[in-house]
Amino acid sequence: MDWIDLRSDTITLPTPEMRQAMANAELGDDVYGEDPTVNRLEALVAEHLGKQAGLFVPSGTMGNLAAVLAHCGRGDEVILGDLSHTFLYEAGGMAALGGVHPHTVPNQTDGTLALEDIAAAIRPDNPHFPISRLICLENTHNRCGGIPLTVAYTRQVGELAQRNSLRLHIDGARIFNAAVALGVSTAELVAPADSVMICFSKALCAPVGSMLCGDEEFIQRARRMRKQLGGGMRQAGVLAAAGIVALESMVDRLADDHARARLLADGLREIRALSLETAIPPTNMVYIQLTPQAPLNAPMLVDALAHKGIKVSSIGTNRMRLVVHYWIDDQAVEYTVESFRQALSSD
Ligand code: TLP
Repeated sequence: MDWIDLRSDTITLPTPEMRQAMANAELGDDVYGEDPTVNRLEALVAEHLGKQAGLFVPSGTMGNLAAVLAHCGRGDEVILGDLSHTFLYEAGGMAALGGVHPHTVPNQTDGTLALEDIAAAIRPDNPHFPISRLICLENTHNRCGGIPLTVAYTRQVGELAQRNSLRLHIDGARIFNAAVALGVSTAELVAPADSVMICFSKALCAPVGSMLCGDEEFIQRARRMRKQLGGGMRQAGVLAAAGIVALESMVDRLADDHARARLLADGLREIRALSLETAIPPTNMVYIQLTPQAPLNAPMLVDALAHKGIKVSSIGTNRMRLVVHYWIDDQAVEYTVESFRQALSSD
């Protein structure tokens, strides 16, 4: 069966162009700093993001963790959203491996952290408290609907961080979706941040890999952290080659995914048994809730859709996330809407 897989934009396989580039990549030992393809990708991304240097890492989770460990010592504190990926889905790495204390503040429905909440979370200098060291933002914000954080907001958080001698890290797993949706450059979006992590293996179709960027000194520290975490890869150019194709040819097309997410939302909106969390999906994610009148709960609906060749994720008993990506075309959107309609019709 040819599945329509809307669980995540992580499920895509590399494009033929990527496979070609991977097969032909010039390689060396990256732990010696001698893989020319990795070096090229690190330089390309750093330049694209307006940062001094980059560090190729196996995953977004490792990129975020290496960033936290390079910014913070044991007993230091990170201020981050209670719905952030780093807090919810990264296995508590900062606490488990770094002795770093996560201090959550509520994510607003638009994915931001209220400036007054951040300010209130910053600890005074007192031996009772951990030392506030870092603020983390997530752009786009996954659990808040794939919503992009604006340049103006990010600047405000950057200024707040600076005034309080804190560092700012951005989990930019989908920063390119944010830049395309807002019509701004990625560099502008991350300019206020001391570090940023971006992923090639989400919306951009590459099979593996993320990049951490920041100033030279920060990246040097993060490189040691990557080694400690076991993320020093050798001939990693086979992976970086796909990242180069991702960066050069897969960013502009993200607008197509966003348009199809809106199309999907337009179709689903007509189904009475469900409601959309965001009236118009801002990027490539559509979050829905089943109404109390729906004949199926979310796990049951996941099963019913699987029988029609569609994979979706449920979150709890009445919430679902659908993610549009390179492999989802107009026909897949139409078929998905029709399948939801059939599965939720109470006749
Ligand atoms: N997100 C995955 C799941 O883990 C939920 C997904 O399907 O969306 N930051 C953000 C904002 C993410 O969404 C993800 C992955 C990561 C970091 C972690 O990246 P990986 O999976 O490469 O470790």
